Amino acid sequence: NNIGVIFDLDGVIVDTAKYHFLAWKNLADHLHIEFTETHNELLKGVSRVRSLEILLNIGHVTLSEERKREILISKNEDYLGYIKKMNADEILPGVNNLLNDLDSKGIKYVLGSASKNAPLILKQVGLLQRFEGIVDGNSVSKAKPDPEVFLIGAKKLNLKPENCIVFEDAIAGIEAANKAKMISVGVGDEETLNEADFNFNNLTEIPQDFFSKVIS
Ligand code: G16
Ligand code: MG
Repeated sequence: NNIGVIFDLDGVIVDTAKYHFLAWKNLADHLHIEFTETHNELLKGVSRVRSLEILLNIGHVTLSEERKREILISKNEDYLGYIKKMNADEILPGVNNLLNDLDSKGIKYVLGSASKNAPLILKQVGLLQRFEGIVDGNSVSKAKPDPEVFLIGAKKLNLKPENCIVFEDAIAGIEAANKAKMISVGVGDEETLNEADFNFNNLTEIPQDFFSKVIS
């Protein structure tokens, strides 16, 4: 097949944002920083290190590099506590049907996530073996909105960027896909993701003929 798909993880395949929020909130309370669900939107799709910087900026808090390293470890341990309880029930609506449809059409797909925990999360929900490859926070040096994560994904698919379709829920991710000259599909709020080439509220809305029409 001459087209392929790259899926973001958090917000597209599973809703791990709620666990990131709980872990960041815990940390924010500890640091006496007021941190709301609205603030949490700023952390979506952004790397762990960058997330901490944003959180500290919100609270006007400065910390030593060593303290930041310690804090990032404890945030991740807290987050992993939630991840280890995840199962297939937490796969978002439409995902299984879409993957089955791609399998039947012979269209390959890889993961393109900012998360260093991506393989563990996919394993927890039983989807790890289905992907042709995993590009995650461990394999990139530049985080979204840099296109690196998706360009490595295209290499794994053995396809030119313009033949790759990216499903993303974050503004930074849509920006990365557009910079990579891929077809960007926004999953979630259309106004927030207005830079995307196509928009859907969730993966149940993808029409059957979407993949045959999208690249001509
Ligand atoms: C996800 C989340 C981000 C998170 C990032 C890093 O990205 O959306 O909120 O900060 O991964 O996660 P970790 O701390 O597990 O390395 P994506 O790209 O899957 O949406
Ligand atoms: Mg995401």
